[in-house]
Amino acid sequence: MVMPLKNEIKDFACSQGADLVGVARVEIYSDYLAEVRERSRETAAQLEDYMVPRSETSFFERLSQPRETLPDAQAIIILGVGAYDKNAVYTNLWKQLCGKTARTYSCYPVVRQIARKVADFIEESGYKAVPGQDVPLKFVADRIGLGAYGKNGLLLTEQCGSYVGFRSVVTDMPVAPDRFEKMTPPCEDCEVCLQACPTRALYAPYKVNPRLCINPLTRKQKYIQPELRLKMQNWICGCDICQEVCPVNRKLVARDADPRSGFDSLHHASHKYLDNIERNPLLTDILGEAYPDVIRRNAAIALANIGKGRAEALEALKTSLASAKGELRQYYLWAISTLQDTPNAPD
Ligand code: B12
Ligand code: SF4
Ligand code: SF4
Repeated sequence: MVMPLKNEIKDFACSQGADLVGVARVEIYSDYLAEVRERSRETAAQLEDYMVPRSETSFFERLSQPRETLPDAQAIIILGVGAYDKNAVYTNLWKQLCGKTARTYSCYPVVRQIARKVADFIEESGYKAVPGQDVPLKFVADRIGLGAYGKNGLLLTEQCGSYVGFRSVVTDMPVAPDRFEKMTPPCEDCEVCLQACPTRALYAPYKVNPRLCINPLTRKQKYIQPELRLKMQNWICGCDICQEVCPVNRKLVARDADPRSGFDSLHHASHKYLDNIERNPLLTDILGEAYPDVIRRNAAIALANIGKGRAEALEALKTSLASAKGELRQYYLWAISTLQDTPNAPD
């Protein structure tokens, strides 16, 4: 076996479009697992609240032990792609009755592909390599200094702020770990993200309650309480509020539309719900049957939140009501009554 040098792997990853690359040693992350358990105790969150598939009953245990993914694993390569491009600079979305989608979704297909290619590159030399997100990505990246935790619970990086999608490649190739000089934790006395989180999902510095976070709320079928709906603003898939307010991200310069394969800055390519939907669509356009129920529900909630006094918002909801069946209909009725300021329709 001829082992490629660490720098060859890194150069290859960058040539494929990675903005961040770091190598960590494989360990058992018991501190991390203890933190997950404490978080779940404090918030009463179940696995499904973290958006973990029902079949994955040992999800966090698996993440904490990379050798469950690859028994002889020696190293973890962390790859990151920045997600702040010109189409991610939002202006006048409320005025135009547009919905908002999380910035990072645009880069997930890109970083996923890069991880696949890096794994293939390693396997060409006879070692095993498993691409995916089967490790606690932020925790591992923080350990090697690729970034530092912010109080918003996300990893902040010098190069891309927090707008970065990560992926890992777990390999049995013995690649030496990195130890980067960590950026100075920027938070100190700042708690802007905690104050800005509309649902109080950031219930303490560094801690997110997944039962209240708008990101999973917008992505699951699960019933959303009316009082939470009123706090979701115009987010129809994901939520970036705790990142938008962060001074670290305010310094970012938006990059040009990115030519790398799979990257489509106007759409969130290959996202489960957003495929073929424009990044920040007109809410009145996505209430119809052509769109997934989850997106239609979120569009109705968003219209209720930003469409007050706008005849076209109420009109669009009324027009599409006939095509909304079952639970979805209840959300439309609720949105209509909210805009009309009448008592809520029954839930
Ligand atoms: C479960 C999960 C969620 C859950 C829980 C979120 C959370 N913060 O834990 C939900 C569904 C709510 C979620 C939401 C989002 N997620 Co998410 N999520 C994950 C996933 C699958 C695991 C994260 C995890 O392990 N959570 C468990 C907690 C316990 O771990 P932790 O947050 O690392 O906890 C550490 C800190 O709290 C720290 N800590 C505790 N106290 C203190 C004190 C100090 C001083 C310090 C320094 C640290 C510290 O120690 C803990 C670990 O020991 C990862 C993918 C992966 N495989 O890693 C993506 C991931 C973390 N998500 C990501 C993203 C982008 C998001 C969203 C922004 C999506 C969106 N735009 O809507 C939101 C942001 C919400 C937020 N503010 O965190 C990115 C993060 C990129 C980044 N820059 O960090 C990841 C890495 C996915 C990816 N492939 O890139 N997510
Ligand atoms: S908003 Fe302030 S407290 Fe929150 S992550 Fe950014 S710097 Fe830290
Ligand atoms: S993503 Fe939105 S709801 Fe979730 S913690 Fe951040 S601000 Fe709060």
